[in-house]
This record gives sequence, structure tokens and C-alpha cells, in this order.
Amino acid sequence: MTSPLSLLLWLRCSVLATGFLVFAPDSGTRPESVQFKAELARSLRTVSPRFLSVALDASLLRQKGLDLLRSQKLITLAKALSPGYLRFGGTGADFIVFEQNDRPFSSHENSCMSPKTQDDCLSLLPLKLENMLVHKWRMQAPHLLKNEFNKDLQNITITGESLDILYTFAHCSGLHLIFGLNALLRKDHEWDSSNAQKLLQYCASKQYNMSWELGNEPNSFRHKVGIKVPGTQLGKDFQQLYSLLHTFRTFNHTKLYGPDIGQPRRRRIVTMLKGFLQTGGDVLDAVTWHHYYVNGRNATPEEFLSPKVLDSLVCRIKQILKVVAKTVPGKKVWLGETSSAYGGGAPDLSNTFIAGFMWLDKLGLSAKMGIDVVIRQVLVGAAYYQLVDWSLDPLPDYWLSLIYKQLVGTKVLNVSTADSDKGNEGTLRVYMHCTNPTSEIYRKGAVTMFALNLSTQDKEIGLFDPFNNIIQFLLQPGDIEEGLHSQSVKLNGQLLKMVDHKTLPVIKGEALPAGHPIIVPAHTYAFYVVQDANAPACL
Ligand SMILES: *C1O[C@H](CO)[C@@H](O)[C@H](O)[C@H]1NC(C)=O
Ligand SMILES: *[C@@H]1O[C@H](CO)[C@@H](O)[C@H](O)[C@H]1NC(C)=O
Ligand SMILES: *[C@@H]1O[C@H](CO)[C@@H](O)[C@H](O)[C@H]1NC(C)=O
Ligand SMILES: *[C@@H]1O[C@H](CO)[C@@H](O)[C@H](O)[C@H]1NC(C)=O
Repeated sequence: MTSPLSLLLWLRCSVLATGFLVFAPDSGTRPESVQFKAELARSLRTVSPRFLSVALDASLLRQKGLDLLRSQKLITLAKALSPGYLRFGGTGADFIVFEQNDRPFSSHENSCMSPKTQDDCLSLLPLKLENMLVHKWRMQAPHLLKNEFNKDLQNITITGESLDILYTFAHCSGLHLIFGLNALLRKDHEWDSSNAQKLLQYCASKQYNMSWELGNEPNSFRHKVGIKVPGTQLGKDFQQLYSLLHTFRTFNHTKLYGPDIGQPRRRRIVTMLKGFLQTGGDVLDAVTWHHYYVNGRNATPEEFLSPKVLDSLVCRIKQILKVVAKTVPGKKVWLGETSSAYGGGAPDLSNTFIAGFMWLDKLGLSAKMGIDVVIRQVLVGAAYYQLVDWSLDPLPDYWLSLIYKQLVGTKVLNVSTADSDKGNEGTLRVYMHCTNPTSEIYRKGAVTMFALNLSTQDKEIGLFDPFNNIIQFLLQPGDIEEGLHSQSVKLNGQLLKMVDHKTLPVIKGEALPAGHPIIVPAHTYAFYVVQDANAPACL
């Protein structure tokens, strides 16, 4: 049953999501100042230290891209985003069947594949071999892109060796692996766990410390393969998986996440989530749902810069939190798979500077509204929405994520526009957290503010009291001609790039002169560490 209130919320969300924005005409030439109010005495909430996490799509297996995970360069990039989760899932996960490969490893390969210490993670793949692999991967990219839109829904085998590569990549990168099990293996109406049991047995024998999901976007099973699984049944399937996991000593304390439901575009999705949580909610460690703003096939640059499109996430989060509060109050909620545009992303948008507006705003809004973890689809190996491209070079959203990791702590502060929407229309968006305390170079009580200016004019952030000690990290397109569609990014005017395949550049800010206003140039995003904030919430 849907209550009148949730129906109202649902209707409002639908209207908002389909409404479209028209930019207000630009008025002046001098940066206009928008006043913000920040509450520094106490934090709104604390998110997971793994708040910003990443995903790999199960289609990587089909693309024979798993070998890339042995790349030192990719491990260097992934490691810089730790602590985090590495989710292996997506549509393909419901077509994966485990078959232990009997081919014995050579002892050398074996030690390479199952590292026990971080030392074993060094030199996973000789550079020459890595370069060959990357070359091959890049050559086949066009072919892979062509198939991205009509992924074939055929079963695919995962071997013990593939699991080893996946686990080793996560382990060596300091990421915690979450593996999505196939929920479409069914007998009568129930989940058939026999294949999962073999997979668990294999992972347990290797003492892999990992976590689990079961099924990906179960709300679209009928559309994809003509199988309808009611939420209440999926909840029972999770109970079955929970019992199964606890027959293994290795998995005594393992975690279980689900149901990885699509965003609540339709009421039946909300109903399904409710049913699921009623029968399976108690065995979950967090409730997961997916979110994309737009369709990758027809997304426009205007949408990537639209306050209305960015705000559509607010309603979706409210809808989900409401269901969770009613059925499993207090349970953590994760964006278990999320990116700008579905269908692999939008060409020339999801992989360029402009994608950062959606990504940074999603990180800001989600933390503020009570989402505990946000898992970015994907780290590598998709059509357009990946953080790292086909040559294993970082794209703008990678750099944005890296800077976010370094500067933004887990305590979320409340910052809001003082003069409501007047003259701003939500185009200058500001978020604030305590500064990441692992960044020891910043003082205790420091806060990190991040802002995005969606408009075509520069904007000034009007803030609390004299701020004399502010470090700026301004991100701008790396290529002036390509502008918002640039695939590189500048930090305070310097192009960001890897030093070599094992070394990332030091992320350095720039002190603003004392009393200098905080100007967010048009169409940019930036981080500001306010060193002298002395925020009681952050001490
Ligand atoms: C961004 O800054 C420009 C210049 O001040 C301003 O005109 C525009 O309204 C700002 N954008 C937003 C979204 O506030
Ligand atoms: C397993 O991983 C979790 C998450 O990283 C960690 O908290 C836990 O201590 C690990 N357990 C073991 C036995 O290593
Ligand atoms: C799992 O751990 C609990 C205590 O944390 C213990 O009671 C239980 O016997 C353990 N189960 C297995 C299968 O080791
Ligand atoms: C954040 O601050 C604004 C303005 O002071 C206030 O209206 C709002 O209720 C606060 N939000 C929370 C969650 O405390």
C-alpha cells in the first residue's frame, strides 16, 4: 500500500524530473555575491570513510578486460582512491556462472595472484606486457562501445582465476571487494543457490575477505528476461544467502548489501523495495539503490549544467529514505551504482570536464541528505562514464574524485544560501565538510568547502567572518578550445597528469591573499580549505 503522502512525494518527483530549465539571463559583469550560512558548531552527520567508492561492471568479463586489473598503473590510480569499496556488478552480474578452472597455476603465477601481503602487490605485471595489453584494449574499444547499448544477455563463465585477479586488484588497491551474485539462477520461484555455493566455497578456500550482493536492478528482470521476482521473494532469497554465507567460517562477519534497485521512477519500484525490506531487510548491512540523471543516448550539455536536473536527485533520495525509515529504520542507505547518464554514459559529456558538475553535486547532496556511501559507475572499462580511459589515463572525474578524497572528511556540515533562491536560482551550489583529518597538513577545525558554478558568469561566495587563510583548488578545463568538453583538467592553472605509471602528482592548493573574495569562475568547480574556520564540529 502506498500512503497518500508518499504518493504526493512521488508525483512531485515525477513532475520535477520531467520539468525543464531555462537559464536566467545574465545581468551584470561584476561577480555577484551570493550569501551562504554555515553551521560550524555541530555536524549534520558522519558518512562512511569509504563514502566515495567505485565500481567495475561485470561486462568487463565479457570484454576480456580483466587482465587489465593487473596493471600497475591502474592499481596506482585505484589505490589513491582508497579507502573505498570496489563493487563488481551491473546487468552482467545476473548472467555470471561460476566454473572452477582446473588448469593448475604455475607456482610463480600463483604467488602473483593471491597476495598475502602488500609486498606481493608490487610488479604484478611487467611494464612491457602491460603496454601490450593496454594497446590491445584500446584497439578493441570501438567494438566494445558498439555492443554497450545492447549488451547481450547470455550467460558468461567466471573462473577461479578471474576471481583471483579481481580480488587481487581490490586487495592491492586497498579497496574492499563487493561481489554481485547471480539472482536469475532460479528453481520454481526461489533463488537456486547451488552455483553461488561453489563460488563461495572457492573464495572461502582462499580466505578472501569480501562482501556480497544478490541481483542487479531486480525491478527490470521482467523487462530483461521475462522473469518477475516480487520484492517479498527477493527478500527471502537474501535470507537464504545470509544462511548460506554463515555456513562458511571465512564469511562469519561478511557483509550483505542489496537490493540494488533502480531509481524509484515508478510506484511499482517503491512497492518492490518495501516488500523486499519487509522480508529481507534484517539481514542487510545497507540498502542499495541506483541513480542516473539522464539517458546517455540523448543527453545534452544543458542538462549537465541544469540546477533542475541536479535537484531531481533530492526527490529520489527523499523517496528512498522514506521507505527505509518505515520498514528498516536506522539502516544505512547507499547509492550502490551511480553515474551521470545510463547506457554507458553520454558521448563527449560523461567523460569530459562537464561531467564533474553532476558528479560533485551528487557527492555533496548525497552526503548532506544522509546517503552513507556513493559507488561510482565505473572505474574503468565502459563507453563513456569511466574515471580512467582506455589508455588507463585519468579523466577529469578521476582527478575530481582524487581531490575530493584528499580534502573532504566524513563529517558533513550544513551550509545553505542565506538569501534563499533570489538571484541565484541554484546555479552556485556550495557544500561543506570537515577537512579530511588524514590530510595532516591542515589545522584542526579546518573545513573544506566545495562549490560549483553552473552559470555563465563568475560568482562570489559570501561567507562567515574574516577568512584569512583559505587554500583554493580551482578546477578548469585542461584544453581551452575544447572547454567543457575537455578530457583533461587544470588545477589552479596546472594541467594534472601522472608523473609515471607508479606516481601521481602532489595535489597542491594555492593560498588566497588575505581578505580576497572567493570567486568561483563561470562553469568551474573548486574546493576551498578554510584553515582558520576553527569549527567546533571538526575539532
Ligand atoms: C556563477 O557565477 C556567475 C558569475 O557571478 C553568476 O552570474 C552565476 O549566476 C553563477 N552561477 C550560479 C549558478 O550562481
Ligand atoms: C575484512 O575487511 C573489512 C573491511 O575492509 C575489515 O574491516 C575487516 O577487518 C577485515 N577482516 C579481516 C579478518 O581481515
Ligand atoms: C561466528 O561468530 C560468532 C560470534 O561472533 C560465533 O558465535 C559463531 O559460532 C561463528 N560462526 C562460525 C560458523 O564460525
Ligand atoms: C541547515 O541550515 C538551514 C539554514 O539555517 C536550516 O533552515 C536547515 O534546517 C538546516 N538543516 C538541518 C538539517 O539542520
